[in-house]
Amino acid sequence: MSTTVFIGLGSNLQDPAAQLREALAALAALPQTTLTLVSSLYSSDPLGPADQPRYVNAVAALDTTLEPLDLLDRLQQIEQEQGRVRKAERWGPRTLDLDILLVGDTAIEHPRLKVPHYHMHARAFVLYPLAEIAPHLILPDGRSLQELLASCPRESLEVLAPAPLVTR
Ligand code: A4P
Ligand code: MG
Repeated sequence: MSTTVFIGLGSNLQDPAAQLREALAALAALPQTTLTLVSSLYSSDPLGPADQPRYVNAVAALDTTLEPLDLLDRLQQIEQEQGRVRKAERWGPRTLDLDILLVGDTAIEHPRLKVPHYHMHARAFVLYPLAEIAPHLILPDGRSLQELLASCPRESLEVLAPAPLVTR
């Protein structure tokens, strides 16, 4: 049976909007997976070190029968293919970051994978795009997305471009 998985995409280097479009095409091409929904592209000020460019973010929904750790491996492979260099600096600039936000209504506690993604509850650049494609979502802990949005100001977040059309 397939599971709905939400992926957070982010980039702030080397034409971020193009990085996100390329990543969405890679997600659409994953085996055992259908890319079902994509939010608009959003831009926002960097969270963390301020001496880095603004980010472009989006959220996508997949229906997949891949196991979560298998999916994580494949997402990290896509990050590598798009030139991601992992640096020691926390929250530093990157060409592509793919985070698994939610996997159905389950919580996962694994050394390599924590779901829901640990910071998603308070990040405008995750919650607003997510609400665009899944406004009625309830998190595994019972909190509604609308409830989280109510305590998360938009701040610098703005829509940059409409949802890209992605075809297999
Ligand atoms: N990992 C555990 N759980 C997950 C999960 N649910 N999804 C592990 C993906 N990975 C997960 O990831 C480090 C390890 O987390 C992985 O090896 C995986 O096993 P990473 O991508 O190498 O680390 P990171 O992304 O540099 O760290 P972190 O803390 O995830 O960074 P964030 O929180 O993603 O922050 N500002 C704006 N406006 N927009 C942004 O997108 N992003 C960041 C990066 C900073 N500021 C930003 C943005
Ligand atoms: Mg990450």
